[in-house]
Amino acid sequence: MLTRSRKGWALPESAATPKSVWLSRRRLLAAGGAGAMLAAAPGAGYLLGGGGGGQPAGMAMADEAPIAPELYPAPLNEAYELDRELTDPELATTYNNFYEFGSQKNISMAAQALRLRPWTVTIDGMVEEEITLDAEELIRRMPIEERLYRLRCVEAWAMAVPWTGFALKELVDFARPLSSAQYLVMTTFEDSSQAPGQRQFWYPWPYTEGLTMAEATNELAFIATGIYGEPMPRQNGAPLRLAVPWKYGFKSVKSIVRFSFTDQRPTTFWEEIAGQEYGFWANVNPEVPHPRWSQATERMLGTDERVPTQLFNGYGEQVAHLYDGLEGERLFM
Ligand SMILES: Nc1nc2c(c(=O)[nH]1)N[C@H]1C(S)=C(S)[C@@H](COP(=O)(O)O)O[C@H]1N2
Ligand SMILES: [Mo]
Repeated sequence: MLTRSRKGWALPESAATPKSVWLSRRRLLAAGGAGAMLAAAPGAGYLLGGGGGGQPAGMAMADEAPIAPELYPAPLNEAYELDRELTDPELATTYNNFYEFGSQKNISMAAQALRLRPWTVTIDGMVEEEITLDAEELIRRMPIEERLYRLRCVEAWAMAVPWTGFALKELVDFARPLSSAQYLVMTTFEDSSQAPGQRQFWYPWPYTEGLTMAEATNELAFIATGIYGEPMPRQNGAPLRLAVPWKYGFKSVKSIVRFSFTDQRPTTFWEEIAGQEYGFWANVNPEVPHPRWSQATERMLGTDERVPTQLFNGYGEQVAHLYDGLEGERLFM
């Protein structure tokens, strides 16, 4: 529900107290099925739809121990407030875009085939020293916090969720990029034996996304390792995924294995598929329609109500300045 806004996302305290998070977490755990889905305990295995018993065939890997479970729940960073209620966790974890597991929204079951151990992350390209390390080790080195963020999919649905994770700037500092680096490119795993969508050879796998260094070090750019106070479910991009809430959702690349620093602007996954519809910048703007539909309003998951979309998804105060002097670029698609 949209409460009346004062400015941008900085809104009534009712929507954004630590209590609201703990309450929703408790609701989630009390909900049984949804709790089991998010619960990371061996055997609980992210079962969907309130199903009780064993895991479906072919999902033997879903009982792996979660990544760095001791970090959850993490302290809430109260700087990031919402103007709307949190999305029902059941919906946020069962209505997904993750083409590696299929092009429909109902891939959460199929995504349980993703193996999270071992999961190595490589930081390379224009850095002082390339490094490959275990995702769990990387996450444990980072200052973990919780943030309430909105997500606006280019398809005009939206949600509001508590992510757990760390500022992308922390990873950039850890990586020690050369001053000549201009972009950070993030790449999803590639393994079609786990991700049947990757057998669809006409897609340019692996999924790749990129940010300018100014965007990557903006305070809002976040690497999410969990959601609703629990380690990240596979369907939402475990063990680590990007969250850049001022951009359309496709920029928020999931299940990252590589962070590469470069001076070349990458051609990103959706840009390569349909560059006239999905560009590099992809900043949210209600006044710039997608070639095939309006972006003026959005539907919050779990409602039939359409609410107005905001420039930069309501985060202009933090990010509008990043685009000064770039007005000639296709910033909003
Ligand atoms: N690797 C990968 N990352 C991805 C996608 C994808 O298909 N593959 N879909 C994107 C899109 S279009 C959206 S809207 C968000 C959805 O995130 P959610 O499923 O956690 O809501 O993930 C983004 N990240
Ligand atoms: Mo999306």
